[in-house]
Amino acid sequence: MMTDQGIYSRLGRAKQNGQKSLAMLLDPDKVDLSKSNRGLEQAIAAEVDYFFVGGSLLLHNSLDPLLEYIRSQCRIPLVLFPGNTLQLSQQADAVLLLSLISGRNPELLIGQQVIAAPYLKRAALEIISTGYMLIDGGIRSSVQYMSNTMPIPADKVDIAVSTAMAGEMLGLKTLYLEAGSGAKNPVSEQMIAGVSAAVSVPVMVGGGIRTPEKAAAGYRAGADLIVVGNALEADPGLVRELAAARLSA
Ligand code: 1GP
Repeated sequence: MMTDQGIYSRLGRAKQNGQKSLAMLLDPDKVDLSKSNRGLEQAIAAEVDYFFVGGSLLLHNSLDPLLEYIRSQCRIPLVLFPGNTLQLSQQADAVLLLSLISGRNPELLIGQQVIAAPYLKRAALEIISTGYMLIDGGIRSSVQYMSNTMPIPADKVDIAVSTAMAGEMLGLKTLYLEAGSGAKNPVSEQMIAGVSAAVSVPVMVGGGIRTPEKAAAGYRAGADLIVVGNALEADPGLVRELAAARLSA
């Protein structure tokens, strides 16, 4: 479902107005709901724009309880960022329907989406088709292993730009440049700049962003939305500075 109130519209409006967005990525397995959660509290107080929820692999049945809990605490949109089709839930507002366009694994280009489509058709979830691009972040990432695909080399801006252009031409509504959770090297500013200059859809960037300076550099290079996970798990207080970097970019 896409309306003027929808998340995709909001992303588009923000892009038009040059407003930058921040998403906190939550791995449901890593959020302990049995005690008060400083990370979530601080993210809510700092007014992150979105909570992205998902992981490469979930070992516990932790997705719905987390979504319900956040929903009870705030009105910040909940966006599924599913590692696989088992990570879908109607408790969220939207889902990034990822197609791993940097890879050549048909299962992740279209196979999983076929499996998910009947569920998504019935679900009251906004569906945001997303060209997901894995970029080499200097470590063998979970996405690389789980997807059995090769990342785009970090210095091959031309390949990333062409991949992004193809994704947009195929009708994908957003692009996500992913260096992999815990990446040693985030996606370079040159690559972000090249991709964002070549497409008009919103560009999301994540993986290995640990400082407000890195986030600010990503925004300046053209990222519309920056996703941070690990660094906020390690230091929840960082969210205030990341939120400030978003506003000053
Ligand atoms: C991973 O892009 C996200 O899918 C966020 O990565 O956990 O390294 O911030 P980090």
